[in-house]
Amino acid sequence: MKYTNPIVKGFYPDPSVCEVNSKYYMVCSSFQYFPGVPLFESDDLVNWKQIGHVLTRKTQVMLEKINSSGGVFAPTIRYNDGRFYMVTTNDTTHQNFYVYTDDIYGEWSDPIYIDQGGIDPSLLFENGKTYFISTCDGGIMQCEIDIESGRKLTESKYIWHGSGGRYIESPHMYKIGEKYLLMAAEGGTEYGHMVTCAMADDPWGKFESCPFNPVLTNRNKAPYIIQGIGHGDLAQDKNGNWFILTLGFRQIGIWTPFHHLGREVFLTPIEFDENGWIKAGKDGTTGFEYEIDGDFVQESKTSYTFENTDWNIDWCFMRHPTEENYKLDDNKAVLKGTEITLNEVDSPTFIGVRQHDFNMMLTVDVKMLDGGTDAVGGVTVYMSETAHYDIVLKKTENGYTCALILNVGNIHHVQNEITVDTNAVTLKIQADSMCYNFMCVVNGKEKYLGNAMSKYLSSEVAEGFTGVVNGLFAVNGTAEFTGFEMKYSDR
Ligand code: 6LW
Repeated sequence: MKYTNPIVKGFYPDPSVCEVNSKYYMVCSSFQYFPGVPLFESDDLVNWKQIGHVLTRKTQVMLEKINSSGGVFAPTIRYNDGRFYMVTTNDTTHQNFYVYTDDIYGEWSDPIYIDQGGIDPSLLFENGKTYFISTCDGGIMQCEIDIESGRKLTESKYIWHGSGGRYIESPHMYKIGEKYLLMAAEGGTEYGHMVTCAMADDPWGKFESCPFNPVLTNRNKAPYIIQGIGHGDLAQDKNGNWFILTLGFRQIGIWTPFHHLGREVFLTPIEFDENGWIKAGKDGTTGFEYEIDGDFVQESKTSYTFENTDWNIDWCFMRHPTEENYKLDDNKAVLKGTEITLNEVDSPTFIGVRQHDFNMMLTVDVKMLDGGTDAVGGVTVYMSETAHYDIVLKKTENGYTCALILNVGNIHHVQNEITVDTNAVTLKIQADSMCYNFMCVVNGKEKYLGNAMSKYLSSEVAEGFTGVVNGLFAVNGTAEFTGFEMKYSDR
């Protein structure tokens, strides 16, 4: 059957996958958002259904006032002896830790910390031993740990320094046949990103680099939309075919190297050559479309509403939420805003859902229930506290206004503000790859508020590792949201 990339769209970076009893499980990074580490399940490696999150309790992860793109970095998921493990870094506290569960649909344990630094931790269970691997200061470092306690059983030692690219990251080791295959990312998570590998007879090495590294990269593929392919994990489908799941991103146009939807999940078929080295895709790159074995149909969801999404699965808070400020029902969200705004490195009253595609129409009815003269309820196209476009219903001294506020870097600009004679309006955002258009509907009449370029929210401009999350929010008053729909037209 045929499938198209990305297989999971929107801000779901750093995928890691494991297989258990013919099901596949995948985790992704979540940074400052809570709950942390989205968790997905699949039967075929192409269709992924989010089944929850790994870090669901505040005590599992410190997110207090952490920067955007701080917090939870690149997780790895592994399974051993009846137990799932998810290992990750809190980059803000510089701690590597793992949690575990025996029930993938249930709660995960409290964190167990490991006394080895670096980022992108990974585990290898082999011969009754557990190897803990991370990247530190330009190399891949390893120690053996006691998986019950996290205690180190050996010194940490460098096992490979990569093929010479900058930012060696994302190490994963596999025992394939008699050999240990060590895979990594190099080049940084931007346009130079690539997958490289090395092989050894023993988990401690000596690792010999693949003679034709990188084994996968889109860095020279131009003009081309899919860029940044790297940070991969291997999986084998039910027919015995091998694949690599990587992150990658879609730039907004062929000649416009900006991306704002975040790093997404791509699936690329691979083969092993006679020496055990990876041959990825058709030519060492990741393409849009592949024909593979298997009896599946690639599904795509075109409409996200309050009714067909789950607050605990599809939506996320910014850092740790104050629960009493959220009343989330099947068809309604009532958000009680505090004085904390979206410009702060804090937890404003906000609940968001990732933007999955470029061409989108978002509609929501908002009603101000209470609040002082500066109370607002609205929708934000949010990349970070210094990069977000907000469309709001605002309470003023004399009544209400609808406003479009653009926040880019240090610029906080009210693009347009119109007086409205009601406390209930519909807010609309229409997007394509280049531009967001903002509208409000007042007493049945649509008014155009303005537009803004998507590239100012992109990682290239705004920096950071996240992607756009569309959030409902309230500040200094209470707003009720109904009739939410986020509809995609290019699926
Ligand atoms: C992650 C690193 C990377 O830790 O980006 O793609 C960092 N590469 O491996 C954050 O996602």
